[in-house]
Amino acid sequence: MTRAIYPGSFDPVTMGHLDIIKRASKVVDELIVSVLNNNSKSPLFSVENRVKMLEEVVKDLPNVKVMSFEGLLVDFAKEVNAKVIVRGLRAVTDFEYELQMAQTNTVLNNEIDTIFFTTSLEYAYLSSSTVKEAAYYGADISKLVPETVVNKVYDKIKR
Ligand code: COD
Repeated sequence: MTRAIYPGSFDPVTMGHLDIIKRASKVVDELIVSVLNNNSKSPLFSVENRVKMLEEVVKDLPNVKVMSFEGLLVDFAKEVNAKVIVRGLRAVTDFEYELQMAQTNTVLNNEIDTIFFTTSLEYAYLSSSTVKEAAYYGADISKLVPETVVNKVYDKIKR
């Protein structure tokens, strides 16, 4: 059985993330969306809220579950017995960071491999940061994040 983890900040989950989750869930037996609990990054949403938002959007995908983790990704992978890390690649700018992270993770634990999904063209421009900035200036973000997430972003930003 292939158990994979899809780690990230997901602050908040976007349509780009969801697209990778759906596509990855078709090629692995079990996918654990893994939300980094890292206070030093001062995220907009708490880790509990990010996990809840993700749980809502993956509720119809039976082989996908959501967990949070702290510390090193490779340690979490070991803890949940996952040998594969899933990541998304949008543009050349992602490549350098992703390559460095994948290689570091393999050096830290040589049983772990990273597989990359290229972004779908319609979401190539999309990131959690652009969503937050667009919402901050009052733009319509309904095409950028899942329906259940839209108002949560506006509410959080208003505060
Ligand atoms: N289309 C396709 N893919 C996308 C899109 C999109 N529109 N948007 C985002 N993605 C991909 C990203 O490229 C990434 O692969 C993934 O989705 C998650 O993205 P983010 O931005 O939510 O998450 P990141 O990149 O901030 O996550 C970083 C980690 C939390 C994975 C990383 O910091 C980590 O592993 N931290 C723990 C400490 C550790 O082990 N560090 C590494 C070794 S030192």
